[in-house]
Amino acid sequence: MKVFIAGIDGYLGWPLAQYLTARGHRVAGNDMFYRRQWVAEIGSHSAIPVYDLPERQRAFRDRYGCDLIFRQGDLLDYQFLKSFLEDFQPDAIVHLAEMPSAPYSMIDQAHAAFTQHNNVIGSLNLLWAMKEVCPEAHLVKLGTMGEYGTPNIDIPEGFFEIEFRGRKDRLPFPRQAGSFYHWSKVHDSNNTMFACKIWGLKATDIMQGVVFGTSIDEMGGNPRLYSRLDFDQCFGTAVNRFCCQAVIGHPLTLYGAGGQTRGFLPLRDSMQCLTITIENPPTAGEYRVFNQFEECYSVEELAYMVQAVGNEAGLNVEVHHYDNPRKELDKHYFNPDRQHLINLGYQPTHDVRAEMRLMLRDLIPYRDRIAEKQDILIPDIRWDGTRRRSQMIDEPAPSVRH
Ligand code: USQ
Repeated sequence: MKVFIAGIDGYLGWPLAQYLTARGHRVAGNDMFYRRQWVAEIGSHSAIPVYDLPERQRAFRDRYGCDLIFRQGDLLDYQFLKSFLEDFQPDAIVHLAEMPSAPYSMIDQAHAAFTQHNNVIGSLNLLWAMKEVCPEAHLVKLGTMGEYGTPNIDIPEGFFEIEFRGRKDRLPFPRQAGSFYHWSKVHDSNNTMFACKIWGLKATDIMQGVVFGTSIDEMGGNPRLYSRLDFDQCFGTAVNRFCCQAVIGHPLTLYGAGGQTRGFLPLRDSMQCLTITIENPPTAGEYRVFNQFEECYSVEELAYMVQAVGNEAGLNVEVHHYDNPRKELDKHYFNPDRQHLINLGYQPTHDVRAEMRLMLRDLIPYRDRIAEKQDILIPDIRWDGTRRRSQMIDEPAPSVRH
């Protein structure tokens, strides 16, 4: 199949281009390199060095024996987008070209407005471009499990049957997002569902959990092919941050009680799921929702797993609680379904510790690069729009320290 990846230089886009090419698909993609700029703006860099795009393309050709079709440009540039799609005529479009960080979207008015404009209008442009250029293509839209929030009932995949005042219907499950970023994904979901209904487009909206991992087997252990791996407070996700903290002897930063429970999945599972989705498109006019995660864990469970794996590897890993800079429940019910992907053949990794071992192996050579930026490991972006560094809340007070 011909697959267009919007956001091909990112954490997921770059490995997906490789995973699909290794399976015989033809890949093209765009990027504006914003992710590289945002991480620099936060004062950080990727733990694993990220090569520039021409170097990535050379490494890609060496490994896979074909060219990666790339054009620099933005989904907000509608003419650019339309002409790229006209030239490539994709069978599937994977939309990974959004600003993906909850804390970044909560910094201030400008960052909240940027996030929603970039994400919502970029996605809207993509829907219009598909309608005008390739209405038969399948949109695989990256949403987030965070659209649902943490309701006190089970979470179905997008829709549920409801009875109200004696009548029944199948309706979208309520969304209760927890950041302006997560709300941007809700707005995208509504627009995508509507475009399928009125124009007959086909789309799969992926409610993906928190991804972790440094590499996939297809990269053959070649660091030029590795993905970026962020560990700052905005673009570093929980397990990725914990592994980077572990290799430099920084305490793992559990926010609040650590009972926040989410669906998590290794990078390799994310690639497997996206590929299964692409290879099994919906019918014209169908809008379907897949919940995409390997298993649900609390962040505390994951921190203690990283500690165990790190200690086995000879690291001395401590776990500490910090006052939570976010507004979220840190103890709650969480029970989402993820049956659609399993029905299509998804085989969850089920060995999170093995994945963490690989991550530590990949990260240890870059200890110094991480240590260089360790000042930015404690979060200071708060959900009320202020900045204040979180304090460790489980350290004995100085007077009782022995
Ligand atoms: N957390 C900690 N310590 C840390 C970092 C995070 O305790 O050092 C906690 C957070 O408070 C939160 C949980 O871990 O409760 C997850 O945080 P995260 O930063 O790993 O992930 P999140 O902000 O939810 O966002 C990430 C991706 C986003 C994606 C989302 C999927 O950045 O693009 O949409 O995961 S989900 O969480 O399922 O909505």
